[in-house]
Amino acid sequence: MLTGSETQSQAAPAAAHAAELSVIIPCYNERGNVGPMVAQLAAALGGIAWEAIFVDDDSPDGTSDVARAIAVTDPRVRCIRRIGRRGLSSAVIEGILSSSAKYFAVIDGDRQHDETRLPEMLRMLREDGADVVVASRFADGGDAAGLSSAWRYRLSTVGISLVHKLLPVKLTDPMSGFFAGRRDLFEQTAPSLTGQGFKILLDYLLSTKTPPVVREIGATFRPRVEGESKLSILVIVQFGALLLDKLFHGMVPLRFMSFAGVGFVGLIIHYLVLMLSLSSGITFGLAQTGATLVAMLTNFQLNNAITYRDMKLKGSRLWRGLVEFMLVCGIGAAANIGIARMLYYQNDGVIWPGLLGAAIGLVWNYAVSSTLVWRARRR
Ligand SMILES: Nc1nc2c(ncn2[C@@H]2O[C@H](COP(=O)(O)OP(=O)(O)O)[C@@H](O)[C@H]2O)c(=O)[nH]1
Ligand SMILES: [Mg+2]
Repeated sequence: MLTGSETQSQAAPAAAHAAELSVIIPCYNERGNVGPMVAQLAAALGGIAWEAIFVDDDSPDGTSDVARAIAVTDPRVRCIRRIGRRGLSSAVIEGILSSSAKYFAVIDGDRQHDETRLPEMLRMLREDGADVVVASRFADGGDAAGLSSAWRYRLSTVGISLVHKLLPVKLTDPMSGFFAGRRDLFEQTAPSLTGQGFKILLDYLLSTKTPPVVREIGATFRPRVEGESKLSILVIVQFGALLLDKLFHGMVPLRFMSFAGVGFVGLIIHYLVLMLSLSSGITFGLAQTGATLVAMLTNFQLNNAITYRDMKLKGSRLWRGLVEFMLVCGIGAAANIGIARMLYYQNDGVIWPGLLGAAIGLVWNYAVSSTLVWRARRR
């Protein structure tokens, strides 16, 4: 318990630095952008009490070092360095949850978003009763020129039309990565967020208990001048997964869906390799062993790249993980066959024992892989 005088003496210096706006900046390999970003924010946010929180996923280029070096002399700047994890959405969530200002803004760390729109976004939160303000590339005054190619533009528009079927509010740019909001509302919603993938705004808007008051503001999307885009084909997979998760109200874990999807791909690969080997005259036993090994290897790689992307195994841990994965799946396969055989001899059908055996194998593989092979921290 603090006494009255203790609380007072602690409150005074804190109030002197209290920020009204926390600017959350997710970054990965953005070393060259950090300094200019701080300078641009300082220029744009004159007269506003702000702070900048860089959330870096332990970038190999040393983004954190640069941010921390600036923080040494500029108390408005902070840096969160996350180790063993990747993900734009989860980085943003942690950044916002680490702040205590009344309002937050999320802006890319590559200077593609127009930070000069921030004062107006803050004003709309303060004075217009908005809960969320979205900087839109497609609203009046907006521009998507910085989308690097035609397929990126296409992807964005197809994604938006899909999203409109789910969203409680109509927005021209629900996929925007540049938005601002009230921290208290975000804090309330945080436990329901999926936290996977690139689309944190969408995740947020699909997770609030009651539809928030959302306003849009036009903003230009500049081309990148420094660093590289991290967008890959995986982003589309993650986008689909986010929508599925929200459709099922989070009841089926996303990882499980992904693991099962990879398992299905493995089955197809197994079948193809088996057929190919048999047609080239290899004995069944050898063909089956080869097909099993190939399927396990591809499943392991796919799971490492997609299902457990945020805790990807690399280097020596990759090899150790592979051996563990093969052992786990070996036991899963034995359980699968054992149960299916037992049921097969008790009943007449083939389909149900087969499916049940496979389902039990899948759940076993998933549960044990998640706890043994891919753990958040493996040191
Ligand atoms: N912390 C963190 N930031 C990320 C990650 N992936 C992308 N970012 C940052 O998120 C912002 C948007 O990413 P970017 O690759 O520019 O996406 P694009 O503009 O759609 O091509 C940039 O500031 C990236 O550095 C990640 O896994 N973790
Ligand atoms: Mg970018």
